[in-house]
Amino acid sequence: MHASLDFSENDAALDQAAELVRAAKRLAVLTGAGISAESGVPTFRGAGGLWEGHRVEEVACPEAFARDPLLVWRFYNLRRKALRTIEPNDGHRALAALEARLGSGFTLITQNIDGLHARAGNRNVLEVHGRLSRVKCSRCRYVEDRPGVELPELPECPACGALLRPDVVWFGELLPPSIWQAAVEATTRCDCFLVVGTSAQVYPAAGLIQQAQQAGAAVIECNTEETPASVLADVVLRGPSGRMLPEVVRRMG
Ligand code: BJW
Ligand code: ZN
Repeated sequence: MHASLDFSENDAALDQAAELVRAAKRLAVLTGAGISAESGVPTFRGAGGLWEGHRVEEVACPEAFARDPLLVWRFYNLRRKALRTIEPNDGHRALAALEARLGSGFTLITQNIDGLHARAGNRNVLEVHGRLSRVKCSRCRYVEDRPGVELPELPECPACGALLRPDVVWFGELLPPSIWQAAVEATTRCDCFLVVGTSAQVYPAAGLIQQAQQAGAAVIECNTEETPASVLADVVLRGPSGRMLPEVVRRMG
């Protein structure tokens, strides 16, 4: 059989996942970089996870920005440029189909900053690590969405002249409080928690998986590799989300 049609290794798990999702009145989904991998967006960890030899921890923190804003902006401007050519994939679209089915019982919590979930059609998206298309002032409260705009190497705040920075959450920074609170609420109230394409290493987002499980939700993981979430999961879909998630939706009938 053609590889793309062969789900034999995951056959039972796919049926179980479809049944759990179908039965859920409230479904919460946590996504990470892996769901965008098939759109050509590099992940942070594992193969190809270095940017010009830097680990993400070295360029995605306030200390790095203070020390070398040019380097940090170079990293983010390259990724901003890539936003113009990347497109949502079948994994993103499957999650949009799930929201269309479940309506207000569906919450998508994403660690990704690429905006692909909204572009695929999801509406209830909690972007807990911010959004790459937005910039904010490093001094005053100025924030602006600037999708598709090429920024200078070191962009300045139009309100106060200080350096602008990407409106994303770096290591050591708090997640946006109201968005985070909504994520915790959706996690602790859901019947089913689907974790997709995250290495489950970065907190507090990774902690949601355990919170969901402790609150009684069935946990489903979809990832190409084993992660710390795998042992918490009731069902594991071991494969690319662009193949697994559409198959779950298909089997829901
Ligand atoms: C596929 C696939 C396919 C591939 N299909 N799958 C508790 C314990 C220990 C440490 C801490 C803790 N609490 C807080 C911390 C500190 C820190 C932290 O977590 N450190 C750990 C690394 C140890 N956390 C923070 O600092 C957070 N803030 C905070 O806690 O505030 C309170 C506080 C303040 C002050 C002091 C102390 C506490 C903030 C974290 C912000 C993270 N920001 C980044 C950058 C965002 C902007 C940007 O994108 O540049 O967010 S880091 C980076 O990692 C990014 C991601 O959202 C995040 C998670 O990565 P993700 O999505 O999981 O990607 P990968 O690459 O790791 O994994 C991809 C996965 O996909 C893999 O598993 C593949 O197998 C899989 N995959 N292809 C399915 N086709
Ligand atoms: Zn300002």
